[in-house]
Amino acid sequence: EKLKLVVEKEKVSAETRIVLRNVGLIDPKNIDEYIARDGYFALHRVLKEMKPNQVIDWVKESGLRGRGGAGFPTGLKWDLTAKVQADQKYVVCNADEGEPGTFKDRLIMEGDPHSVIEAMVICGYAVGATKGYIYIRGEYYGSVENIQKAIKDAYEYGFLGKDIMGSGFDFDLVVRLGAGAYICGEETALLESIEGKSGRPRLKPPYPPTNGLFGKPTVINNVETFANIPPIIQNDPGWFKSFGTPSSPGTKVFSLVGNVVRRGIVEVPMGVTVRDLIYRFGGGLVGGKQLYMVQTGGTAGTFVGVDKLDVALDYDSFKNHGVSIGSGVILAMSEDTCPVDVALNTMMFFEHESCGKCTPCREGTRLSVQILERMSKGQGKEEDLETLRKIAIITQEASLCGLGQSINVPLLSILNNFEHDFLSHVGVEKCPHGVCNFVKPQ
Ligand code: L3W
Ligand code: SF4
Repeated sequence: EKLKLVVEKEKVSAETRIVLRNVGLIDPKNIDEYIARDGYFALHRVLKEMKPNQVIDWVKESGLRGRGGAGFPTGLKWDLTAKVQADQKYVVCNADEGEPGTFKDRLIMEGDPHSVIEAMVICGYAVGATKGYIYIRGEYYGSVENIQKAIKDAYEYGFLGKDIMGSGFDFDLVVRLGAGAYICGEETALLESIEGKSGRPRLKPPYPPTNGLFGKPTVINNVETFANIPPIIQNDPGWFKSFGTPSSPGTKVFSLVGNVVRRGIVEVPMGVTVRDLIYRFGGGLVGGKQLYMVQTGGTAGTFVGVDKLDVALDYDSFKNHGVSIGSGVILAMSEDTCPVDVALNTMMFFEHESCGKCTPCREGTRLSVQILERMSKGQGKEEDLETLRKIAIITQEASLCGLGQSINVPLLSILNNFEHDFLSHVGVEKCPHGVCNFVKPQ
């Protein structure tokens, strides 16, 4: 009831806080403050009143979808894991937040670490797993510190370990740290890394629910996905579905970055428009500049122009309108930004982070950087656009993992939505945006 009131109150103001319900309101290092705001109530309910399959039914019914970017139904993932018979199963939290511009998981872990821990224990009970791993980006010192303290306290209070709350259910949780590789946020590379191997993706299928960590059935979910679980259990699936859109219920935590006045994190219902995020929550552009381009969803997301500002963002907005929600980045770029420069930076990122396992991704990213570098120096040719499009499609079709497979999304969206900018770099004296600052070769 208390949570309902808090959410309702915040609904009429600016944000709708479900995931961030405790952030900024409690001392994250004090477990009693989490408990005082109904923390571990959902775990108690699950262990005392619900059968494992009932928990899965609630998560399915809520319509919660994976918040890492792909939006896979969470309840289905849990169900697939629950249905496999095995001597050992695992729950893994993907906290290797590496998407440029994204820092929502960091805020959740730093501000409300117990919400993630509570959700992982609930998940373990639902699918029959007794061990969990939180794989945290190594540079996230604050997250590591707060999660480790929370795990220690949860053990002391009997929310982790043997016979949790006298239920007979056991669950252990440990932390593993990433070491700065973006690819380790890809779920199978992350599992390899936990296993002590080099963090390189595996071929899918089989998927982790059947063949995951150490070859055992494994649920792997993003931090934000887990943080939604306790409120869903505390209230009910219908309550959760009253937020957001029919295909993507609930809220989304967005990272507002770039040329906006108020950079930071906001949590709002799914279905919010890019316009609202930039102007209502972000306060518009610094210096009253005109908005020219927005990157939505992260580096693997879409580059769109001002004609897409009123698209409602959810997990169908890419399919329906070519605007991706991804992990929730909204990078606003003013009229002083050059799309050629941005495309070059994006592809340099992918070139650097490609693990090199498969040729199309390794070489495709390298080649596109070469072409874009040439264009930004005023040495581009008109046919370069077609070559870049071909690279994008080949890399998508022939790559092993999500990194290579999704390069086409940013590359094609920027080429298609800003084609005139790329063409205007061919055979002119200087970058039309005054950014690349190239000199036309004689
Ligand atoms: C069982 C099937 N499971 C799919 C599972 C799969 C995975 C999930 C999504 O991520 C996104 C992209 C970027 N049986 C299944 C199945 N699954 N079919 O569903 O799978 P998939 O392959 O669609 O996507 P993915 O490769 O896991 C790609 C985003 O990730 N991204 C970066 C995100 C960064 C962050 C961050 O920094 N916090 O989240 C980069 O590509 O948006 O949409 O679990 O196993 N038949
Ligand atoms: Fe590595 Fe790229 Fe292949 Fe993924 S697509 S396995 S990142 S080379």
